[in-house]
Amino acid sequence: MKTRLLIVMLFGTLIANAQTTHDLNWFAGIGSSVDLKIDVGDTVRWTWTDPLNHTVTSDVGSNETFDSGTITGIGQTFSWTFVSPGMNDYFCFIHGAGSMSGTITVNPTLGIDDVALKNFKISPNPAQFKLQLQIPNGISNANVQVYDVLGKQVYTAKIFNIIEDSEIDVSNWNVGIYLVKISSDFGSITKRFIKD
Ligand SMILES: [Cu+2]
Repeated sequence: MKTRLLIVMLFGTLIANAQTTHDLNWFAGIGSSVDLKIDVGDTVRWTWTDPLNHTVTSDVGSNETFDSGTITGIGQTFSWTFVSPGMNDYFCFIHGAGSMSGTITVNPTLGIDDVALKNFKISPNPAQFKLQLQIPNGISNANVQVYDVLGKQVYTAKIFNIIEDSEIDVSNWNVGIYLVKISSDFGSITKRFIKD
């Protein structure tokens, strides 16, 4: 079997955030077309701009399932990072779809090697000490980035030459949800990861 080589170079944690965060205002009467088109891995942040109770709740049939619960107060926010392509209808459970609703359309960013990208796997999940990355053949010059739920990048590595399974030491990371993004010249794919 051909010797496979993986060279990982760490850039530290201060590199600019490659994800996009999209802002929406959220108030009673905003209407039923609070729509956005975004890319996989992007975050949508709803900001309460009136003093009433509201939720941001995915509707039946939405590709991803999310629910802010009841939040009250001008300036309060709810954020959700979308990790798979598809349509996400949502509404305010308190005021109803006629007063407050929309659709977040998540475009696939996968390109000609999307099959390879889709074979990107992480394990175990949840992980306590080491997170294994299974980086598929056919991807070169890939970047691996990990973000916390607030969209802050906590890890990045550039992979020049593929492939062998790699691992990230997560033993000192805070418990919680993270997003692991691998990107190449052809697209990107994001996986959700839970640190135990
Ligand atoms: Cu509402």
